[in-house]
Amino acid sequence: MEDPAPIVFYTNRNCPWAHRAHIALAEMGLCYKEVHIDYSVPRTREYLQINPRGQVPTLVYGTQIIRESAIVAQFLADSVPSTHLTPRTGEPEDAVMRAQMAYFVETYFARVNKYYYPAIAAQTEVEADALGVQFNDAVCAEMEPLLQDAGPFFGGSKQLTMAEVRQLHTVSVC
Ligand SMILES: N[C@@H](CCC(=O)N[C@@H](CS)C(=O)NCC(=O)O)C(=O)O
Repeated sequence: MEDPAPIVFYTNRNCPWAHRAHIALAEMGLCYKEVHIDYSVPRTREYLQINPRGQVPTLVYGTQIIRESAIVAQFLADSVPSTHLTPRTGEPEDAVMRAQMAYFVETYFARVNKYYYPAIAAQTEVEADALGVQFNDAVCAEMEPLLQDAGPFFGGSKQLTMAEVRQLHTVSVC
């Protein structure tokens, strides 16, 4: 079997989006070189060539550059055969699981996340508390029904799934 391509991972451990890729790399036990990017200062010309948006995370896989956290996480899952992170296999049950996970993530960003950043940016405790209540209510109304069979992980999986990989970034900064 061919050696896997060397992986260089440009990241910042404070970035919740980058956590998606960190979690996928850890779940899959992949070896990689980590390069810290300080996004509090202007990005270097070299980094902007790797990622013209200047954002983290970015994954360099051999000679290929993969950008955007969700795409990086899915790419990693798809790049290794038989991972538990539900790669595209062509099997109908995997396709259904992927669709359900995608809907779960979409629901969070469409219905819940809108309360999250305003709560962080709230100027008063009263405002923050009110947004916190709205956030919790939205979780109960929108997310809980999609987690009926979660135990311990999405869809009854015994291991972390891509649903958690793509959601944990928010939990991790709560
Ligand atoms: N949609 C991007 C968002 C990544 C993102 O916003 N990263 C932030 C750090 S958490 C960043 O690099 N900010 C620096 C900048 O935008 O200049 C992804 O999911 O990868």
